[in-house]
Amino acid sequence: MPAAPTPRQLETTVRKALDRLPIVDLHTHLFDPALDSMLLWGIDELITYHYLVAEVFRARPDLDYGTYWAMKKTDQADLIWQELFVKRSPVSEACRGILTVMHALGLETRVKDLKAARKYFARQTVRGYVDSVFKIANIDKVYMTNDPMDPQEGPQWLKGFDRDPRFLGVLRLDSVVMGWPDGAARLRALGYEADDGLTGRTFDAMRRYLNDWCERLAARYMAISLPPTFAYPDVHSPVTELMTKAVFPVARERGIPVAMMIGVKKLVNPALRLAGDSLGRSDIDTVERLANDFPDVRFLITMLARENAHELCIAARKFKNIQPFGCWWFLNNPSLILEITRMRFETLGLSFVPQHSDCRVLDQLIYKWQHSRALIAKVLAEKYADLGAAGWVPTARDIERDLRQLLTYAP
Ligand code: RAT
Ligand code: ZN
Repeated sequence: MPAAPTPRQLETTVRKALDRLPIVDLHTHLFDPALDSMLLWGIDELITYHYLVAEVFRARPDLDYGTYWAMKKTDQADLIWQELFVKRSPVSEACRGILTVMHALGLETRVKDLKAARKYFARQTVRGYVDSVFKIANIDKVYMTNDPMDPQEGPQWLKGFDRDPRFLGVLRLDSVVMGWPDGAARLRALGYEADDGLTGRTFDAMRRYLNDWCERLAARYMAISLPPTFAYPDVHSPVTELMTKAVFPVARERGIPVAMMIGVKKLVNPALRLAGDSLGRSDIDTVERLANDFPDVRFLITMLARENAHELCIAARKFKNIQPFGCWWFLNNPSLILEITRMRFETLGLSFVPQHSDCRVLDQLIYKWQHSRALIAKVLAEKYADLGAAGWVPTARDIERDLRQLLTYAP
């Protein structure tokens, strides 16, 4: 009998299999290239990613927010490069990500400025670059975040365009559900006669809006980000009422899941704009009650607080209609990804989606997946090594099957 592979050999085997697997990325903020300037890419977008905006103010507390926002994007990127990559070692995960991307593209990383990188990007075309990034990152498909109420995005969908089949539609609900009755006015502007109050007419209008736009986007699921205070039942909360009386029924009828990303505190520091959100611990009881009361609705759930990660695993053990996904945003750091991924394998076997990228800039696919692949492979190999100690050694086919189940999830 051949000797059981060592943990190190297992890690190499899993890593190679994972590198070969074209991944389906369950949540991004990327757009079909036909949506033109909405798809962000290139060095200046990468470096002004909101994670790095937050970090530059750590390095330069004297810097005035208004002064930063008044700068041109290229000047903002130059400033961030100087502060976080030249004057200091770029050890944070967001900084490391930039270096991973540059390195993968063959760009020098220990440079004093961004001239060479800008020259490289000036030579790319959007379509060609999308192909290169998908190839380097080995991505099969990405789910977008589509908001029909976004003044730039909505009209383009109404006009119609030739879709790139690699970019899948997702109906994002925040702009219609959060901050009610703002959503009522937005619904009316799109021709759906909603009242400001939560009347029968409002729920009807909302359901029509959801159905029409799921259709138009060919939406594979609907999604919303929710604050830690989100509670169910709560008859006084328009968010809870709209979710339970309009969103869930439509999801049920259409047979598509609802993704709830729970735990974000929006704009605790408004001066930081997109970088100004924080997090809070959420109520797992709410998730359990929803899963119990809506057994025929499939919930894709990710939670932002580390403290909720274990509770979410246990809730998913109790309710087959809960699918935990990704290490979201502030949890998307190696130390926490390792911890959460181990916990999920141990409690849920293979029945979860270990990661999504949350990319806002196309090129980020390269680093987010390179870093995540390494961590997932490490943890899965550890688990296989434990099985090996009990005489159960995975075959190459087992490994490929398991990885496919984990990372090509189709809702
Ligand atoms: O991860 C992010 O970039 C956040 O800004 C949010 O977009 C979050 O992921 C969300 O989808 O609300
Ligand atoms: Zn997101």
